[in-house]
Amino acid sequence: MSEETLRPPQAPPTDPTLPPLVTHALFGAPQSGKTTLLAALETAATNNGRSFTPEPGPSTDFFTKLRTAMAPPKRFLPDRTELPDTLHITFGPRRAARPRPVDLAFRLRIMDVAGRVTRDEEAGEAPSAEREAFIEFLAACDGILFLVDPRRESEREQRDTNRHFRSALTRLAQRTGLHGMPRHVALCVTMLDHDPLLRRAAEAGFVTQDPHPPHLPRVRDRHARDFFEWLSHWPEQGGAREMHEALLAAFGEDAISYFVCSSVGFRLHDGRAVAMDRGRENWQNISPSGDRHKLLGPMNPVNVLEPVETLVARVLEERDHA
Ligand SMILES: Nc1nc2c(ncn2[C@@H]2O[C@H](COP(=O)(O)OP(=O)(O)OP(=O)(O)O)[C@@H](O)[C@H]2O)c(=O)[nH]1
Ligand SMILES: [Mg+2]
Repeated sequence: MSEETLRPPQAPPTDPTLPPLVTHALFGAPQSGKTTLLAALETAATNNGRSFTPEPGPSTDFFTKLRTAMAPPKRFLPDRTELPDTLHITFGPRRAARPRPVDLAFRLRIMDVAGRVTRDEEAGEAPSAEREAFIEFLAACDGILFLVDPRRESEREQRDTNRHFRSALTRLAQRTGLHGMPRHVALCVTMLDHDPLLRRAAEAGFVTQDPHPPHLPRVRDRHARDFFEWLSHWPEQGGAREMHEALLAAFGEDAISYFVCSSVGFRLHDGRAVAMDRGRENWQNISPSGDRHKLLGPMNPVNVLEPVETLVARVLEERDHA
């Protein structure tokens, strides 16, 4: 882990000419899609009319590397967290006729560590320095994006989402003690495009296709909490349910916003997602390639920028009232 990672987030700078700085952390079990979500952020920003400018140096190198890996002909998705763990990005204002506070420019400092870092220790095992550094970062950050991958809970041998949260949450509560836990949390169900999940969600009436091109399928934010409740009551999703209860107890109901996301999104034909009643080969945007995944076309992220923006808006509103 780099030295940069070990430094706690700095207080927001007072220079009024710079957009406000907000610090987020990504928190999720191994392979829950954290690094791919970062990889999709640039496309998500530009699709929403925002410029996306990583800071020169390691942050620019990181995104350049991802972009190169995902470009034709190889089109590989990232398969592991690559350094640096902490990225600095400036998002330009959303081009909108009457910008709302959430549309304004902001600077984001975001940390992504591999999911194995947060796993519960075995009895008697000393806490790892990496995990302690991450807890330190969480304790001082403005917002946390928790990623839940329903695929992980569906596979019996991997059903361990909860193991990657519980003792890290306890450590965070011990660490924040007097100051209190971070007050802005996004609970993001990832992999909406995963065929069995999308099918079941559509059958239950949670999925709509955008009325405007490219007609991407999505679960609307106002239904995302109900979606999560519904999902976490599937018999095999007990870990998600326990995790939800733990998050509610740790952060409180008011702190949590819910999202259903897909970083790779859906394959387009003539600039449109096909109707969902067509076969999955028509809309699935990735295919397995050895032990990795290949993109079949450009990413079309669904709900990737929105959780980041929502947390930013909440943080800035809170600062305004401080
Ligand atoms: N179907 C689908 N697969 C995805 C999506 N995002 C990521 N994946 C796949 O999920 C796997 C894990 O993605 P990563 O982004 O590396 O997950 P991570 O949470 O960073 O993993 P660690 O760094 O090991 O903790 C990869 O095989 C990706 O190709 C998505 O939106 N849809
Ligand atoms: Mg990763």
